[in-house]
Amino acid sequence: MTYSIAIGDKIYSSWSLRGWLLFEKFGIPVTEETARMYSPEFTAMLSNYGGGRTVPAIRFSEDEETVIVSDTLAIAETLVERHPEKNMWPANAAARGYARSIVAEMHSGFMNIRNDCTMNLRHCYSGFQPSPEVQREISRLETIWTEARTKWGKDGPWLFGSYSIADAFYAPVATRLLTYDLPIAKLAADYVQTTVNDPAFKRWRAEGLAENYVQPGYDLDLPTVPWPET
Ligand SMILES: N[C@@H](CCC(=O)N[C@@H](CS)C(=O)NCC(=O)O)C(=O)O
Repeated sequence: MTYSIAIGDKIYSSWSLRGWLLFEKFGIPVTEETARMYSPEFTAMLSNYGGGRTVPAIRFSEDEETVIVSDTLAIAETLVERHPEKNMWPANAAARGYARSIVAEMHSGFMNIRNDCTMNLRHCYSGFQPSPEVQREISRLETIWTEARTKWGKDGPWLFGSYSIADAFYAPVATRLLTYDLPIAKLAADYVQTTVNDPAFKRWRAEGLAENYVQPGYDLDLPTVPWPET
């Protein structure tokens, strides 16, 4: 069972990070293909993944057919179906229901944070002023994370204790709380630290920095402070 995954720039592509973490954190081997987003090479790469417009997308063979799955949520469900032994959702039914709900909410929501605070793993900004809409979404994040951590997260550092699909989906937004210096309560701040100190995430970011590329239009004209090394 050999998977390939198409991803974009590691510094900027939040959905690529989610898709990649699904393989990396659950120990599912995958071959990465990457291209600079918005370049002709990016379009050429995706032509081998069904011709969609976005990353991540995956490809594998089954019954002598090529299977292509694009969209992170579809990729997650495909991996759950094919690797039941990996327990990618929480085991407890109530936790699992909540995990599915918040993954769907991340997939279709948090538009203000996503638009105003694009993922950028190169900088930590100082002086970013979140809009009232962004502040409302931060408050929603705190509610979600607090509920998951206090009800089901006692046995480990992740939202439901052990790592689940929900942690992969919330990883990029956790980085934004750090990089835009957004005001958050202790539980959320601890979860952000868990996310950015995870070895898989650190590897992703190091590989992104090594790409040494600045996507035009992604940087804000704000002072920056060093990434907190731990
Ligand atoms: N709903 C999609 C969103 C994927 C997405 O928007 N990916 C961005 C990169 S983070 C992309 O490929 N952008 C390239 C473009 O829009 O041309 C998913 O869940 O995978």
